[in-house]
Amino acid sequence: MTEKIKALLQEVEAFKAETHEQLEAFRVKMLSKKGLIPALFQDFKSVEPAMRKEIGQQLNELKNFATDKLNQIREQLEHTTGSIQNQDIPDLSMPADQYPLGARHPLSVTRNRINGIFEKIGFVISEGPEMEDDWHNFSALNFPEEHPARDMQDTFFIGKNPDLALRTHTSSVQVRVMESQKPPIRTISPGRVFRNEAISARAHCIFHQVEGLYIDKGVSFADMRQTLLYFAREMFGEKTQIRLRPSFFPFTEPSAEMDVSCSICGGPGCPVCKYTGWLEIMGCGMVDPNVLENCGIDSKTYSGYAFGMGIERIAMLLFQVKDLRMFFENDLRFLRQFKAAL
Ligand code: 2NM
Repeated sequence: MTEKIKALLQEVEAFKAETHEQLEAFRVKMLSKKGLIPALFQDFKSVEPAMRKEIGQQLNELKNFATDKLNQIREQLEHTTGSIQNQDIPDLSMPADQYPLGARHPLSVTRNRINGIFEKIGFVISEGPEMEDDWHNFSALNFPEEHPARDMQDTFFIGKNPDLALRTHTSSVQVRVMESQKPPIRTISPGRVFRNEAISARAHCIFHQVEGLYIDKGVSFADMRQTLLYFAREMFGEKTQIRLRPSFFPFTEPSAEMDVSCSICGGPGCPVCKYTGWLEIMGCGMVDPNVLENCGIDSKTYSGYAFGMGIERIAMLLFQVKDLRMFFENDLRFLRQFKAAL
């Protein structure tokens, strides 16, 4: 009996398993009802009384040893092979980690909205260089030779070259479009422009514009007015009214300034509209025939309208920003407030 117990102890001690199947087979062989260890307990009944205490102890030790050993191997297997099944499978129903969401710059939001409103009625976006020659920035646009805007005081020239400057408006892009494309032309030109001005709450030496241009046969001032009314209502709400006041630009004749009814107070007057009920948002007019001819378009066959607005000004009205310098400071406390805007 003692020999048998010793033999089994050695076998249990030497046992190794690499799979749960091997472990289970060994458990059945040793510890199941018909296994070798329970069989020894059966034999124990015939052990003579004098040996019972000692053999009984040995048997219990064998059984405990075998049970502990099997449990120990099972635990190890669960940490290695079993881990794929039990531990490392991700919980597929778990919500994803929060992805930190950035905010678009308010000027981008405003520009995108303006672009979208005009794209919906067939305008195509055009872009051009920020450094321009005198022709595209001034001469083609009917600026007289002695116009004050050409002055060093107003324009940033590049180096000592009098024919190379930072564009003062994106009309220069539209000159390039007119030079290279045949009417009908429907285009808007968003972009950065530069003027040598003192910086204040309402002006900056770098700012952003969207200019628009529509050229075809028989385009009228009334076409312009209706398009700009559509724009104003898409931008500031369907109840918005517009008014056009006579103005002057070298590149348009006649020219006008467009006001929209104040979207803050809706008419009666408030500090934003300075109690007038109106907000000036853009300049516009019929493209001067000289400009069309300068760009190779027959002004007897074609007519067109053009308009231009400052994105900063529109964004200030849209988001009620009091100081335009906020747009250039990149203060995260300011920029983070636009997370909800698209
Ligand atoms: C404005 C006001 C009025 C304008 C004119 C042109 C072009 F290239 F066709 F001549 N583009 N944009 C224009 C007209 C711009 O901004 C206040």
